[in-house]
Amino acid sequence: MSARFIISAAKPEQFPPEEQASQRQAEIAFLGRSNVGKSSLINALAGSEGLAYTSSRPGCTQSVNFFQLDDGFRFVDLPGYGFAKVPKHITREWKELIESYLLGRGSLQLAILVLDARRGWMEKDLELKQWLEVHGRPHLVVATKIDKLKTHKERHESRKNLREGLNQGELLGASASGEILECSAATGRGVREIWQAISKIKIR
Ligand SMILES: Nc1nc2c(ncn2[C@@H]2O[C@H](COP(=O)(O)OP(=O)(O)O)[C@@H](O)[C@H]2O)c(=O)[nH]1
Ligand SMILES: [Mg+2]
Repeated sequence: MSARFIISAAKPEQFPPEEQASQRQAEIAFLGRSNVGKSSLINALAGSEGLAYTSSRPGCTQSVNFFQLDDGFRFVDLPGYGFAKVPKHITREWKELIESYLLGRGSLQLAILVLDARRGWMEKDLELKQWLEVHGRPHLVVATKIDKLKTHKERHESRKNLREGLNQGELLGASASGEILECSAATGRGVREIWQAISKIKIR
C-alpha cells in the first residue's frame, strides 16, 4: 500500500476540502496523549515508515496532519494532549483545533483513541472517550507499545489495568463498553486486527 502526505493544518481553514462521504474519502483520526505512539501507529498501518513524523520528544506536533492512503482512506494525525510544558494559550488553541475537527468533519468515520499499554488510562483519555460518546463519534481504543511488556505477568497486568481503568471511567461518564485492541508499531503485532476493525466500520 502506498500513502502520501496531504497537508499539515494549523487552523481549520487549512483542512483539505471534504469530498462526498463515500468509501474513498472516509477519514480515520488518531487521538491520544503526546508520545503515546499515534504517528508510529499511522506509519505501521500505512506500511510506510517515515510517512508521519515521529519523535521521542513529546509535544512536537501542534497541527492536524492529513494523509491519503491509496485504498481510499485518509488518516488524520491529531496533535497530542497532556503535555505539561505546553503554555495555556496553546492548550486553548489545541482544543479549538481538535474540537472543530471532531465536531465539524463530515468525513470523519472513526476516531482511534491511542493509549500506551504500559500506562493505561489517564484522566484526559477517559474525558476524551466520554466526549466522543456524548457527540456520537464512533471510536476504537488501541493500546500500543505492547512490545515493551516483556513478561507474561506484565502483559496480564496491563490488560487488567486497561479494563479496570475503563470501569473507573464509567464513574466519570464514559461507558465501559467496547474492546481494546493491542498492538506494537515496533513489531507490527496487532496491526492486522486494527485494519480488520477499520474495515468493519459502516461508512455514513
Ligand atoms: N517500543 C516501541 N516504541 C514505540 C512504539 N510506538 C511508538 N514508539 C516510540 O515512542 C515515541 C513516540 O512515538 P510517536 O509515534 O512520535 O508518538 P505520538 O506523539 O503519539 O505521535 C517514539 O520514540 C517512537 O519511536 C511501539 O509500538 N513500540
Ligand atoms: Mg505524533
